Amino acid sequence: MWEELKPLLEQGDIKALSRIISLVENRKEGWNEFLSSLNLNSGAAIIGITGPPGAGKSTLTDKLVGKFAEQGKKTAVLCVDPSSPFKFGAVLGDRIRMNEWYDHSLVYIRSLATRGSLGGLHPAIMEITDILKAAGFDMIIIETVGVGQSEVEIASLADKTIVVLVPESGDEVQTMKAGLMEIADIFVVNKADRPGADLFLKNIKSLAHSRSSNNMEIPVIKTIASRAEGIDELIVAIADTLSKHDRSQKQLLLAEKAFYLIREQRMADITKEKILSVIQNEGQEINLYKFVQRFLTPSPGKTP
Ligand SMILES: Nc1nc2c(ncn2[C@@H]2O[C@H](COP(=O)(O)OP(=O)(O)O)[C@@H](O)[C@H]2O)c(=O)[nH]1
Ligand SMILES: [Mg+2]
Repeated sequence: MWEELKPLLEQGDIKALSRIISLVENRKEGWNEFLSSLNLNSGAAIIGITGPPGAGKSTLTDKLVGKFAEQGKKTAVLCVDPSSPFKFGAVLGDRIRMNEWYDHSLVYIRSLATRGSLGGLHPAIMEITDILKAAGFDMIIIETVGVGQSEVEIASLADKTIVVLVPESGDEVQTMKAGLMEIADIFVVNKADRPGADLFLKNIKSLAHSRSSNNMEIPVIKTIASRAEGIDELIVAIADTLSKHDRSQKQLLLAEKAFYLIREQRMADITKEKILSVIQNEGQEINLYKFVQRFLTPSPGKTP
């Protein structure tokens, strides 16, 4: 099965792509070997887009997809939104346009339900991103709501992260989780048509400047996503920040991703329920430290 799917994936076959994603999501036997066999050095860029609910992330994504497609770039969108798994088409016009992309050979869109931890990303999102790379996508956009853990996770997954804010979030920004502010490679101030936009923009600019280093100024882009204003500037900023993505940043990201995978696989056969049932079966006094040792010994032939 995997052997038949691989060449189809590499040819960009959308059906094979969707099938593979589902198989890997469900940890179908052989998934790990399959991923190991893929060429993942395609040079695809992973762009995270995060920010408060309703900030215009999907609208912005829709416009970016349009521009990238115009440039002939194969673009995939992964939408992780716990509040509403598919927010594309919050506006009717956008819905129509997003639907056009569905059939567009250059564009692939998939919405992922969050499972597990609240606000966390989809557990297989890293693997899905790599499958998209193998399928030859040039741009991979991941939209997540910036609440809870997800913004921290997106920063360790995406090459570059865009944080979308709106003038309405003025007061929030003061108290906003440091997380959201710290991960931005680009700030977008969307809904620039709203009252207070200029003052808000000024505040974000000074905040971005205070976070910038002398050789890396964090850009702040003003947009009205619903009218496609500021999108060209954003495209330029994205290209610019990607071009500055250096070797050491790539290594940091890789280490981060490896850490997640190693932790997942080392912990694969351990759950709290399982530990509890072992404790219940023992039915006597247990020395915690001695007990834990049993779970730390790698099972033979599994871990190096
Ligand atoms: N006034 C105004 N509304 C916008 C703008 N961008 C998006 N919206 C609207 O804001 C709402 C939320 O947008 P959406 O893209 O779904 O936000 P998301 O939750 O961040 O993905 C929708 O009704 C959009 O049409 C903008 O620049 N100005
Ligand atoms: Mg959305």
